[in-house]
Amino acid sequence: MKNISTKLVPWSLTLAAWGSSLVHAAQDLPGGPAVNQLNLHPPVTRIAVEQHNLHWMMLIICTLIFVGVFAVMFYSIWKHRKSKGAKAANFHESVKVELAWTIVPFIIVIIMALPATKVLVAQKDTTNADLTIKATGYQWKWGYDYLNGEGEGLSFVSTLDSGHRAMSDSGNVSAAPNDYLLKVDNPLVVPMGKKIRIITTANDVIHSFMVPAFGIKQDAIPGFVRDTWFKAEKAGDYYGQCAELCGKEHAYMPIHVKVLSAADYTAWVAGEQKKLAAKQDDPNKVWVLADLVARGEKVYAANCAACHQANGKGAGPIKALDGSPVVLGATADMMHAVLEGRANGAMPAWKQLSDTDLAAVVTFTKNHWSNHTGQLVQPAQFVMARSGKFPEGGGSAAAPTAAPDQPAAAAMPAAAAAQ
Ligand code: HEC
Ligand SMILES: [Cu+2]
Repeated sequence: MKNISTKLVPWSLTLAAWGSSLVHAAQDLPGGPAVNQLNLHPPVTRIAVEQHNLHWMMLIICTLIFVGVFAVMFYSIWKHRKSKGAKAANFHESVKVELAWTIVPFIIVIIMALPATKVLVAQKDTTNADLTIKATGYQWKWGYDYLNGEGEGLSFVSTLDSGHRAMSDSGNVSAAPNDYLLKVDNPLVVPMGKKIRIITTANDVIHSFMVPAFGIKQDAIPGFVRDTWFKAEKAGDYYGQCAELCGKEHAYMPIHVKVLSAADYTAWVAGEQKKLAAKQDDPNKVWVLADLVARGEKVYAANCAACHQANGKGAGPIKALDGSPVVLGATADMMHAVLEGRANGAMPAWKQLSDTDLAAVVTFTKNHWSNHTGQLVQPAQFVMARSGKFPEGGGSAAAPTAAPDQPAAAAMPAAAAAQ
């Protein structure tokens, strides 16, 4: 059945040559769509091969039945036409005929259902995976988390190339590359010949994770977890798309899977882990004031400015940081404020920020606007503070000023120890 698909290739090539002479010279994208593609994508997994075979088997059976039934029908209409004096035969309640037209279709259905069921069951068998990756659909990108196996702990987001997006907006696609709207910043990288289990879920609306060359397509549903698997037998780049209409940018959340040899994959994982480690700050690093302030400015803009305003003046119940006694006071005061929050969470606690970010934002607020304390808080001091050891002086910031509405302050040492 495989050679039928290969025989169609010359046909599609002829069509492709004809089609591309009309528009610009877009070419086939290996692992992705082909110009004037008629057949399914060339399969690179066992399952996809089986799907091809099923597809052709069903198509051939249906064609044979179609031709057979219509041939008999048209022949009979023509042969036994009225002008020839044909008399209709009467075989009402013929047991033989009724048995035949029950049993024959039943056998055909069984012949079709048996191999289809086999493939379906194999498709659903996600056990014994070498690698488990969670694919999360977002409006409109994919997030990949390597949960299990080689590369465990890696996690990144894969977004459409911004150049392609701009090209789409401009409407001028005359220079569109072959991977137009399929190129992403961070492709999903997997090893060849390993069973990869993909767990799908979504963050907002229903998406669907589809890679035709692997023969996989699985809905990604918010609040639910579904899974599928593949074992790619050839290294290369394979492309797919979100296959569930998920909003106005649905066409802009492609899937790019890079299949590497086992050795290349190991090298890729090592490289990614190095990058990850480089991104993580060493909390024991000793910073100079200017660097910490520069970093803190970004942390402030990202986390604090929404409430306290870029000018540090706050608004209404949100107290100003510019000139605030807490900010100008002993370092411990402000460290308490950001680690524990204030006013029962009206000022949220910021313990999810890293020690370096906390040190930076505190140092920034203490040395910006009209605040010129010259005070500098090192990340290491936040490491200590999380285990309850605050710098000398100032004591608990919240307790003396806002004791009645600050029950959290009393529980402070316990809360800090729980870090
Ligand atoms: C959701 C809004 C919100 C965000 C975001 C926020 N704060 Fe606050 N912050 C408040 C409110 C409200 C208060 C006043 C609490 C009170 O009444 O004691 C406050 C008070 C403070 C105080 C004490 C000021 C004083 O004079 O009493 C400091 C210091 C502070 N915030 C720092 C920060 C830092 C640093 C960030 C960013 C990491 C931040 N805040 C983010 C709402 C916010
Ligand atoms: Cu989608």
